[in-house]
Amino acid sequence: MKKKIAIIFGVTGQDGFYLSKLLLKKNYIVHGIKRRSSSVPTKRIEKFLNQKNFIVHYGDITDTSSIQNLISSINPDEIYNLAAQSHVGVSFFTPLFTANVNAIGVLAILEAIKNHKKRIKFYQAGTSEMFGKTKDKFQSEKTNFNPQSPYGTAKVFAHQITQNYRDAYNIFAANGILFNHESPMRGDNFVTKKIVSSLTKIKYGKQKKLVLGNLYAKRDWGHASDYVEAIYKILQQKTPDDYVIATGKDYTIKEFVNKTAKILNLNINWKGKGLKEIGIDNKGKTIIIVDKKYFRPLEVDYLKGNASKAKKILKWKMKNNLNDLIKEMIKHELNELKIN
Ligand code: NAP
Ligand code: F7E
Repeated sequence: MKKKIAIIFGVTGQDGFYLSKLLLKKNYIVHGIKRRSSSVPTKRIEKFLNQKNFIVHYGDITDTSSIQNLISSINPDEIYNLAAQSHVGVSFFTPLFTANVNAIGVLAILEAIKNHKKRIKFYQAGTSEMFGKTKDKFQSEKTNFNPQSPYGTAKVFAHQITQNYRDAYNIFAANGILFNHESPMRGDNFVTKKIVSSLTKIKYGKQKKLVLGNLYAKRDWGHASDYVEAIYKILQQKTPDDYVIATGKDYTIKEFVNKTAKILNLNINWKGKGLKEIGIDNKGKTIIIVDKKYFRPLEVDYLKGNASKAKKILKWKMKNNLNDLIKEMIKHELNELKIN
């Protein structure tokens, strides 16, 4: 049987790693698109680079000509757009750049798909940040969008333009609305990775303090390997549609800290309030402090998803719970620190 061909924009990121792994296992030919960078951007996908079904090209989704050339020369069956400036906090410092990549870049891909000779299936990486400030206890495909950042706002444009091209031009274009998903491959400046990495180093005397922002925001955290299974399934349906992917459980940042500390056998006593809140270890040493530099101009206070549509239609199932995820992330940090 002829092998399917996929393009992954954003192949060098966390989800790019897990999706590449999944598609290669399913015998796809995977074309990953990387940006030019002053340092080596392919650290996460290093182990795929010598496989004959894995081909990496230079490109950038803000460069229309590069997208058009790639799509017309590769002639893929499926395109997964994972490319984004994905940090919500950073989007307040780089709002125009974020909008260019996360919104206009998506439109450029859709235009190239519209003009391509063959029907291509398209996945757009949407996010729970599009719900933003919401009154719904659980957010589903029916929940209104009310984004609270340049990141979330740009992603709403991407979501709606994807629906628009689906309806106007009969393109197989589908949106995932994914809640936070984490893994050992997570970028260093996202809160779960920062907490796991810092507390592991603190436990083994290699770091003194963990500095955090808002401890009371609530997030619904899943495992990236489970979420790319859903991404894949979304493109294998007969008709394109939009799906929420989430665990349905939420925890505060402080609860995530406590869970990680418990697995590491670190005792933390909390004292104080607001910017003066601190975490103290058994010996009375302050190991966690709060700094306002990590607070955002606007915060999304809570997110908790209802993935019943994905469970029913995609038959999507999660394999990992939050404790499994934290344990795997700690194991990875210990390997990095060469501690066994
Ligand atoms: P990530 O680790 O930050 O990866 C983002 C990828 O996009 C990287 O490969 C990055 O390349 C690439 N990229 C950025 N700008 C680009 C451009 N102009 N042209 C081409 N590539 C570009 O993010 P992730 O966690 O894997 O998330 C994947 C996607 O899902 C993102 O769109 C994100 O917004 C969305 N999402 C993520 C979550 C989550 O919790 N992880 C939840 C919902 C939605 P470099 O390596 O060169 O930076
Ligand atoms: O923040 C709080 C912060 O940056 C989570 C992206 O993948 O998921 C991610 O966006 C929460 C926020 O992820 C620190 O204020 C406290 O309330 O890990 P985060 P995020 O903003 O939820 C969504 C679904 C995406 O789509 C995004 O691409 O943690 N927080 N202290 C902190 N956050 C960070 N980064 N660093 C801190 O020190």
